[in-house]
Amino acid sequence: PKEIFLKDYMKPDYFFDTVDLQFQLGEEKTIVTSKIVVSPGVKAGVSAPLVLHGRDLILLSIKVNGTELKSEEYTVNSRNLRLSTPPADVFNLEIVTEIYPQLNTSLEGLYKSTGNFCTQCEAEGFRKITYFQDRPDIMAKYTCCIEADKTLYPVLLSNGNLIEQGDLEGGKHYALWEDPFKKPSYLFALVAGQLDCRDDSFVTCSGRNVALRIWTPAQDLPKTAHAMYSLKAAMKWDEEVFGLEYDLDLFNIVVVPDFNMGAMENKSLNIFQSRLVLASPETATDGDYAAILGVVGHEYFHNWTGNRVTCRDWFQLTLKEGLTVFRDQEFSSDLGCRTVKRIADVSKLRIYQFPQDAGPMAHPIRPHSYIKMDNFYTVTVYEKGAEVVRMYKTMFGASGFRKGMDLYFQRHDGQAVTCEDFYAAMCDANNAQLPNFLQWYSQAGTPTVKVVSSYDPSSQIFSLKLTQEVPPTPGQPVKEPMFIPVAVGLVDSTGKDMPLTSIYSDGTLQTLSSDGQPVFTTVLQFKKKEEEFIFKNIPERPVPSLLRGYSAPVRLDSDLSESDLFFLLANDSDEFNRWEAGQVLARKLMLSLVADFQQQKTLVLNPKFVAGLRSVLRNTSLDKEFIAKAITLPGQGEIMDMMEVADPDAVHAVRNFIKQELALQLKEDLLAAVTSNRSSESYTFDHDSMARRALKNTCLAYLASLNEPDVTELALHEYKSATNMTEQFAALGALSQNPGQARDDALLDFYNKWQDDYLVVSKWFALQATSDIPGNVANVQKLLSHPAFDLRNPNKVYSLIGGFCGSPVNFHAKDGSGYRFLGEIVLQLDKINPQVASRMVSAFSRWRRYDETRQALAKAQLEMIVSADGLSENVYEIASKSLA
Ligand code: DPP
Ligand code: ZN
Repeated sequence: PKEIFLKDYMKPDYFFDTVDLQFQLGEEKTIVTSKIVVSPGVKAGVSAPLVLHGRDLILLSIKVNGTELKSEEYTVNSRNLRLSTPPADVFNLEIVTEIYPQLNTSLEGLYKSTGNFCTQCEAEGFRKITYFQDRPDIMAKYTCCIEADKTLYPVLLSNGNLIEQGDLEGGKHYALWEDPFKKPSYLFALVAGQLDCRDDSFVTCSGRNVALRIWTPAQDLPKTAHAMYSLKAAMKWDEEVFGLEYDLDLFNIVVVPDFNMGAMENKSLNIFQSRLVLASPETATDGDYAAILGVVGHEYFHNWTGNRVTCRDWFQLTLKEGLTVFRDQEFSSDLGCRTVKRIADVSKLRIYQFPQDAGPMAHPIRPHSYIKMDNFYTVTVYEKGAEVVRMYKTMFGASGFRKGMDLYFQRHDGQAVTCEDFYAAMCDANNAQLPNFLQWYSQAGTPTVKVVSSYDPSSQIFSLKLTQEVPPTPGQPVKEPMFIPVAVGLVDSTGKDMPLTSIYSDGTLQTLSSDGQPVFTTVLQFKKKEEEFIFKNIPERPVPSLLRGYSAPVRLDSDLSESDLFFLLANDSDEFNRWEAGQVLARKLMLSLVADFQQQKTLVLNPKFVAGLRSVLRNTSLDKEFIAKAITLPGQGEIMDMMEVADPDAVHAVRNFIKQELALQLKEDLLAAVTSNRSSESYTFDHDSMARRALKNTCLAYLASLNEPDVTELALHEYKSATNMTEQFAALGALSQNPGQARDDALLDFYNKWQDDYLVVSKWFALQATSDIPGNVANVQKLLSHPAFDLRNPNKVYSLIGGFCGSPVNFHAKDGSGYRFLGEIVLQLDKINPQVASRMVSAFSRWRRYDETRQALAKAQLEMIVSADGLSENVYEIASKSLA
């Protein structure tokens, strides 16, 4: 397999001005005719060869300026079609290919999902439709004519505006679509099938009336209301916050059950996997509702950040994804609760991205190389990328950030650009320089920031000494210092923020509060290996609140004492840091108990920790969802991540011990929280109601860990009386923590109730897959042959197999049964869908973190996989890099 490097990027020799596509969709085969107007680039006259990408295509004919090419004028192999001497002037290229969407299980290019045709072209799927320069810097205007049987495929959709439609002979019909905006091939989309739509409209700020349509099979239409609400909210938000207006008269969303990604931002024809559109209170949880809001927003926001301004090459993916994730995070924050959303996003970063950044697949948000681009749609490119965008806003403020965005669009609308272009727009709009900031784009690894504080009462000087360390990662043994914005406040002994007047560092004094207004949080610009920041006129020893709001994606290692942390948990005005103080305490506690467990000592829970959580639980002035987050322990993965040798059994035992001990000692408070937060009215998707449900469900899970008859009875009562999926599913989760009859009965009852709803059944798979009950691999193995399971459906695979790999005790079972299970499945999946297989094989990548027995078992599976015949490049890349 060939590795592709960022440093080898070259401008294309030929550009495409217009692309006219015609699809004759059939049951046996589909014929694609592509007519392209090609203009030679700067090398005109030199007559460079024109190399087109193509995979799994049958070439029927190729013409240049109307004349069929002779066989010596081109070569074709399994990857490319090469015209050796194309004309030196603008010319017409016409290519006819034959493809077999009904056999395409990879779900990239054109394929069928439950009888309907649909496409997925990002990153490199368009080359499975026709021969093309399938790269994002080839931007062209497209038309698309679709012909198909009228009865089987009454709805025919593509990008842009519908220009013409009509009937054809033989029971067929056609539709002609025209997209007035230039776009790269990855944004092309086509849908044909039996679909109904929810119809709505939105009037933009300049008065354009936009038709909004969400397409699904008729029976699912009632479940599209929340997605439609989300779309309209996103359109309005983007106008209000960024001044960005929608640019066509039609916006379509199509729902398909079989989809590799979550959703896709094709110009005016977004395609979504069902889970991220369909919701009703009875069948979807608050988490699902929130995900729909975020992802509908995300794909809509791509219309500007991704489509109008796109990426020069795939290495720049974070240019559109990091930025668009940041935008969807802000959107969800503005519509919900900012602190709670921030906590959720930071948790996601810690649980998924930190391990990636510390493992064999570590890569910068802009990777230097790849074998398969599909493997780089990662939490690093997306979530860490969003953190990097957030740092610009932290540095420049909301209005400075907006100025930067405005300049970015002013300069680059209609272009395919790079991360440097975004950086330059941000800096130029703010007349600023951010030395060492670009390192965030090129260096992998999570930096550690160490903070040592000191206070001198006689001079009233408080100082923070910061050092940074960026760890070595594959291919990058030595790192440069990065620009790290560290937001800081100083809290006095009464719990109030002290006014900050000036900071002295690096030989310069910076006066804060120029307009006479006191400053309570300031952002330190930390850009060297080591730097000291001095605060003057500090009348007493403060407790520093560091990295407020999580102002940079780093690991913080501070010298705050246990009592400082309890103090911040109770008092910090920065709510994020209140939560964070609790998490730091919990991580320390868990690590020390893990050590006790490994030395076979009796486990004892620090009473101060119990008291701290009790006062959070009883604090009626706090947001209920914040309380739910604050009493939730760090994940097992987070703790394993901090250990020399990860020990899943010890971490699991300790986490369970703490849970049960807290449940025992806080039982009265937990019971009160459950009974006082039951739903009284019908389901609403608003923050207060969700917060109530979150707190109730978190407390119920704690109680159920006691496995006592009264709490089982309670959980059963909550399960039976629930009027929405959020509470029903949480109660089922509570009941299924402990093996036994109650668990088996509840799981069976739930399945019987919901067997006709494949999305709810996927949740049922996921719940069982992630279970920590002993010996669960056998159960998961059995579920593979359950009639509702299907290896060809990515969502089901992610639920059952992905879910299983996320369960530390069973996936990492010491007898190797979990590893063997995954090894076999990966090879089966690879034959069906390499992208999905490759996501699954990633679960092996951190095998070196475990003890020798586990290492040997996991390594054996990886070796078996890399040596398998006919392995995809996707799986090969992950498996071989994991072994390297
Ligand atoms: N569809 C994926 C996303 O929106 C890739 N662009 O993130
Ligand atoms: Zn995206």
